[in-house]
Amino acid sequence: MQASQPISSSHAAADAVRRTRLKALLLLPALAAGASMCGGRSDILEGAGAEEVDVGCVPAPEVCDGRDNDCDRVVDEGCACVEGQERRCYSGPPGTEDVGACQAGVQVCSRGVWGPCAGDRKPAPEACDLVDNDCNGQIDESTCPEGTTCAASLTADMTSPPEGWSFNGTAFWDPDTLTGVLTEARRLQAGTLVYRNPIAADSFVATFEFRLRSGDGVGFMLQTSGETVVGEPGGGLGMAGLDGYGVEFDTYNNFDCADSSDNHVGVDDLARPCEEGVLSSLGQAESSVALGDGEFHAARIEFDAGEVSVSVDGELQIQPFAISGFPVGSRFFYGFGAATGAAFARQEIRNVRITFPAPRCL
Ligand SMILES: [Ca+2]
Ligand SMILES: [Ca+2]
Ligand SMILES: [Ca+2]
Ligand SMILES: [Ca+2]
Repeated sequence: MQASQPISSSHAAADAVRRTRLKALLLLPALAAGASMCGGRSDILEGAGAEEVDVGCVPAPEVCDGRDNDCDRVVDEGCACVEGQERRCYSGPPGTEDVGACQAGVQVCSRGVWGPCAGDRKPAPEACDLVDNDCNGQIDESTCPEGTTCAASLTADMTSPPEGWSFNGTAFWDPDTLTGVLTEARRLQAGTLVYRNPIAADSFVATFEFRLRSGDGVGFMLQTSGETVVGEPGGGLGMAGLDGYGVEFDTYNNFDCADSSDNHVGVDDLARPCEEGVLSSLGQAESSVALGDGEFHAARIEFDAGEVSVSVDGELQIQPFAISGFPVGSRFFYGFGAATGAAFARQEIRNVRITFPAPRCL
């Protein structure tokens, strides 16, 4: 009874063909008795002292192909991996995996060797995009020139002196009211608040709150005249005469330059004021909100490729208005202006936020 005795491993290795024939012979009675066969393999023959075997398996040298070539019921023994097996992989420098944008990929075993690592993300040059591209744990470091910051928005909430903003003329930061004061309630004041770096004007949303009374009003502006400039007082709102464009919240009727109300919103060409430096509006509308009632109001200016719309307290005041000839994408200084004339009031802003569609060097 040869088959009931252990076959030495050396035998097995040396005589696979003979061994398989013996096993096949042993199986014949079991097949006759109705033992199930599935996929060419028999179930284990209980109590017969027989081994599991492959029926019809023609032994050949084992190769890494996902099959049991040598008929010992072990697939791809001696191979680095099993066909179809998957594992995490990462080929970036040590310590960068799962840091920032860097992440592992997957590699699949094929013919006994691991395939290429697919989908892993290795360190890339750092860019201004709110992502840690080089996977050193720091986001957007050293991506912008000295004196600029990589960010998607400019802010000046006025809870502290706003960094990067210049107060000019009569303007100052007030630690008591936590506001940016553009004018005090005195005659012929003119003040501006301007961010220090010029920024491309392609698309943005500017929001801020203002508190005014009658005379003369406040404006948001994009101008190329500089960081420390102040325009004309009175109806010039501290912006007239500068090179650029503005949105005015006008609380004093100058009765010229189509200025026919003491409560209107307008879009201005700052460089082309009319007589006595009063701002001339390209388009304007009577405000549905009382701009100069001494309460804070929330302004929202949406700018897209030279088209501007203006809301106050969520109410649309200026429908999308195209500024003819606006140099889309040119760099402008972003800021605010306000002024007084014969009529005067303290005029303040706070919670300034100018948001761009993507981060940039601000
Ligand atoms: Ca194989
Ligand atoms: Ca980084
Ligand atoms: Ca980055
Ligand atoms: Ca006016």
